[in-house]
Amino acid sequence: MDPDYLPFHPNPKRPDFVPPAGAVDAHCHVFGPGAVFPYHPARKYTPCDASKEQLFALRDHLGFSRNVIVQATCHGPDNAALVDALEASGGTARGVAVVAHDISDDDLQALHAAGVRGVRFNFVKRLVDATPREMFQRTAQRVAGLGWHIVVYFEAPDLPDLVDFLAGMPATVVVDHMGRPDVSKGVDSAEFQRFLTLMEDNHHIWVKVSCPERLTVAGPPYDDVVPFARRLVERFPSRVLWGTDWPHPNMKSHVPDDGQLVDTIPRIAVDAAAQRALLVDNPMRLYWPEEAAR
Ligand code: 0GY
Repeated sequence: MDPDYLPFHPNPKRPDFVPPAGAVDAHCHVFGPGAVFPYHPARKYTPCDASKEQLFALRDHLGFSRNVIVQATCHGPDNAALVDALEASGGTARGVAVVAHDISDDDLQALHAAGVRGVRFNFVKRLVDATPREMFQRTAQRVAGLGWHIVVYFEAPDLPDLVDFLAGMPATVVVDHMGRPDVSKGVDSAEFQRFLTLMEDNHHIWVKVSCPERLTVAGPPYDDVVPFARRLVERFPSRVLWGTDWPHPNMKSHVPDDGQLVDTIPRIAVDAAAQRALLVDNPMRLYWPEEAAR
């Protein structure tokens, strides 16, 4: 089955930036392989296969130690490929699942035992059909009881309609990809100020300062996206995460070099303390709290 978009970079550079010991890539995916873990019949795109072995090799190549693997829409609520990767990781990967609203308690417990620590609610219309908010609220209540958090993916124009929903979530919320701002409007735009206000007003909301490759208009080395990520890291140093987004589903403009993505880190987290918080302390608190420094 051919993918609908550009395949991932076959040979990313070794980054110039050396991540601190124990660094976590807090947003990445595994896809299939489709012959073993079929893609969901109702998916909105067909990905290229991207295996756990390839993910773990990339982790080592980039100088990272751990992964947070996020269930993507092309696998729907079937988390088999995710669980397979978590179980093969020897404890170096944790997961964020997508679950059906009627998932049983036993199945939630099984996901927890495999290393899942979050659930993802997706609001991006090109990726999913809409789910009623009440269903998400019920799922949120159930997973909060397991100590999980809620990952949300939406685009900046959707934020005004989501503020109350996000503010009322019963657990930590992590926003994917900076809430997908239109970077051509600039970091001081009303749109991005609205996102900063959301974070200011709600201390349970965290953000991934990820995905310059998706947000950029200018292209690599992502000069137009760096100021957005840097602003968030400076304002909310203990509530930011970073991830590669490998294998970059749905990228049509260019093939990002993951080593070059890692090299944006010192431009957004400019000193060792900020880098350690972003790459080690924050993700450890959320995904490996039993090991995290208190
Ligand atoms: C991402 C982004 C995308 C896709 C998904 O679940 C998904 O299919 O998240 C996208 O197309 O923007 O973070 O992987």
